[in-house]
Amino acid sequence: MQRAAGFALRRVSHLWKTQVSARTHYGDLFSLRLTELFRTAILFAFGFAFAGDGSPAGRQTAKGNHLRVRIFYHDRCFDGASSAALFSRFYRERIRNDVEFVFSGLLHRAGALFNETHFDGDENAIVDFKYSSSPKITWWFDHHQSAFLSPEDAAHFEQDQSNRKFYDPDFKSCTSFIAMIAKERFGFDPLPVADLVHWTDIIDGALYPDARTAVEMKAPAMKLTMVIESATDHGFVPRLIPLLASKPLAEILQEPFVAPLLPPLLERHQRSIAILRDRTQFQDGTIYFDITDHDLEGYNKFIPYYLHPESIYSVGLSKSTFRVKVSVGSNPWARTEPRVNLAKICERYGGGGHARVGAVSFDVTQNEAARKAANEIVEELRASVRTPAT
Ligand SMILES: [Mn+2]
Repeated sequence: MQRAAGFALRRVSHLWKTQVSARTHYGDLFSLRLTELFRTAILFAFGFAFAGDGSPAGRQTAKGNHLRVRIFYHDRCFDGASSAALFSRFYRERIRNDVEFVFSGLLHRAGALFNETHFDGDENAIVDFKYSSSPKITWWFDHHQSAFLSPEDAAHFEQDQSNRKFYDPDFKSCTSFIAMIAKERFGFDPLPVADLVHWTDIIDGALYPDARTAVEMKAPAMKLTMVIESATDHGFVPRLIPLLASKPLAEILQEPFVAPLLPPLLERHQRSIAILRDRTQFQDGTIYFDITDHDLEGYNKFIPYYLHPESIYSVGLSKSTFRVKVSVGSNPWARTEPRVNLAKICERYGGGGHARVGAVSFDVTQNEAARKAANEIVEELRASVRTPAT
């Protein structure tokens, strides 16, 4: 089963790479023709589908003929919120203008990830989150290595002909992936959102020069990340999303509904550094810590590497109201290149992520199961450091 999933994944990413590399290999002229062709075909398809009363599903909303587009995004994540922002801007500029967007956050949790009754838009998009084979999902963008819940989902994606579902695990952020597809295939101008794209790549790809920069959090994008990751009010991120694609990040921080959140969070950040300094156990290149007795989910994930610069991996156990989370990461500044694929380890426990960072979510009542998984993963990583595979 695991092997089948891995195989399907490789095929999917291979297929996608073939399409992308056609652009790079055949030069600009070919690329322009390809793009134009795609755009014409897609705009034609949309024009056709939306002709008449202007609502493809034949539904009228409160705003008359306005189309309702529900966008599901990876919640408590800067890249997730930015992906929703960029997708909505692209949609409005290149697909259809008279739309009403509704933003819904999705979180990894134990059990079913999707409630299909929530797919109630005239169009439903998922960005920076797992694939759903529901026919109600009309757009999908993701860059996580663990993007498919099952081999069946991967096969479903492979057969998709809509040209509205896109996957590439090589992209640093889903936001930069959406920007590229929107530009190349739909003629979107990414210039006004260039700063957002730049920062999502840095933040999601952990492209900081060192752990100190990652922990000091000076840049507005990093402060916004902290606010998004620790937001408890469900209305907060949906309110923030439209600003992300339309205002400079430093100005968003000044917004009256954002500014007051910062000082207590920065204070909590300093406190979390002290707690982690106390709790981290470092051995065989691997850090382990358990902070389930503190309300610290959303702590800056680079603190462990800041405290132990010589580390390669970290495994942390944290708790929120609805889940116990095992976070598995690798030190972006490690002197020895991490060799273990962390997404694969997390998939074995029902989680997922990227090769360099992953997580497993357990139900909040499953404390012991989570601790057992964390300990096993720590042992596996420490063993891999003691005896590197040749
Ligand atoms: Mn992402």
